[in-house]
Amino acid sequence: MGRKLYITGEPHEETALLVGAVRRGGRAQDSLDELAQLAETAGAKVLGRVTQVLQKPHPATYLRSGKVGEIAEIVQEKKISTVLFDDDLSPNQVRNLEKALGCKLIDRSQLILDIFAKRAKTAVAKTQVELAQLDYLRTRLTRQWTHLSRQQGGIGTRGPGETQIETDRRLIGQRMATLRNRLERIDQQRITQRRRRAKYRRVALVGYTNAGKSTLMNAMSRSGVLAEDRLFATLDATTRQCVLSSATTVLLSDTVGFIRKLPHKLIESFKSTLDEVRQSDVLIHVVSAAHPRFEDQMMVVRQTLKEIGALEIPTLLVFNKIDALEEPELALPALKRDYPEAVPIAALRGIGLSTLTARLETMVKGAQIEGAALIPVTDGRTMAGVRRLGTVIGEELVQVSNNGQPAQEALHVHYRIASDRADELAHLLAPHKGLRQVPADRAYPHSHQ
Ligand SMILES: Nc1nc2c(ncn2[C@@H]2O[C@H](COP(=O)(O)OP(=O)(O)OP(=O)(O)O)[C@@H](O)[C@H]2O)c(=O)[nH]1
Ligand SMILES: [Mg+2]
Repeated sequence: MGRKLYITGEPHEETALLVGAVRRGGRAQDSLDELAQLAETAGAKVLGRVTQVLQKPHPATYLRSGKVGEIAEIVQEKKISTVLFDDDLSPNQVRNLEKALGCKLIDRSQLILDIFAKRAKTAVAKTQVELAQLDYLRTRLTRQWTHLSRQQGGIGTRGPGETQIETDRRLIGQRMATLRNRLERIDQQRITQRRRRAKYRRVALVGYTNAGKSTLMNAMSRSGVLAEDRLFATLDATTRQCVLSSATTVLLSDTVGFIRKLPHKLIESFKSTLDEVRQSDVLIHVVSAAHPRFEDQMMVVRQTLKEIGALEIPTLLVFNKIDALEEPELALPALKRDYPEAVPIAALRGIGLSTLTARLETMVKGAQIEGAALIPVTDGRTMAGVRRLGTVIGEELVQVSNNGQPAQEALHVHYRIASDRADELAHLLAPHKGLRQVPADRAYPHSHQ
């Protein structure tokens, strides 16, 4: 069913016209530049651009009617097959505009979803994208989507007295539940995997799409991750070991890139991929310093990190592509002045990587990690040791047992500790490793009598 929901067709079949509205004082061209890149990534050929300054969108057609007429003429003249809209439209606006323009109309969210759908290779990415597409579709169900129930058709697919739309909605809901279950199972597997790798600190590469995350991943870990000059080359998280020095090895993850107005549904569905980011000890924020709007892109990345609850993670700012700066003699000093903490690099040419590695090692060592341990109440020395090495953030009195020994009282301690002291702590806690918490109802076998 996923395939049938693809919105654009095969590469180079489509001719596109880009349309954007600008608030007064806004910069339509920048936004449309990115839309053009998205269009090309989706396989469409861009034949023109139209913008209109708008204070407020028109409820029926988004743009004013004069502009709609103008666009209709261009569509005819240039044989445009698809009008790509830079903003998100209501189902009603889509219907009215398609009627007025006589061609297919796709908004920005739909276009991004379509690119994700085409680029998804692994089962996880495919499942995540299909979920986001269905969610998008469900909120935009109108009569035009009646094909869904016909396709699945037959006895039993239609409930008593349901309209076509209700049936579609129900079928979509069922499919979404299946996909959610599948993702939950995958999440469980990933949690187990992560536990197995727990002895290494985790570092994730984040950044705007096309900033050079995968290129940096390859340079740092000598792995063959796909890096390409197109948007959303990476959709799935890849994790590799990366040796920073003889003393420090980390796990480095490459993840999906962010973009302005990334559909919220997509962020939600990509939860398992983005978990990789959330669960990291340190983030490397890769910025393409050669992009004319790199500061806007940095804001988008910070906003997205906030949305997924990863803004608090210590982050190393990296300015990539310094080999491609337009006026390096001006731009480099300006970057250093405005962002003294950032590391300038050119991942593609291996410039600046040793500084980056050294800075990362310092951060990883200083990074705080959280953990929990069981310590018998009688062992005050170990408890004092935990307090000396780190910070206790919570403790609870529980019953524990060691291999069938009688239950005893212990503290279940949650602590925070600098990661370079974690080994020392592990050593201190080693004698109590065999302790297991006893469920409260079994700790006092006589309490029911
Ligand atoms: N000039 C220059 N180009 C670079 C550099 N690093 C990466 N690139 C190019 O930038 C483009 C995007 O690189 P990727 O590594 O695929 O970017 P990404 O951040 O992984 O992108 P997505 O996976 O799409 O989010 C590729 O064409 C790279 O060759 C650099 O240091 N200098
Ligand atoms: Mg990538």
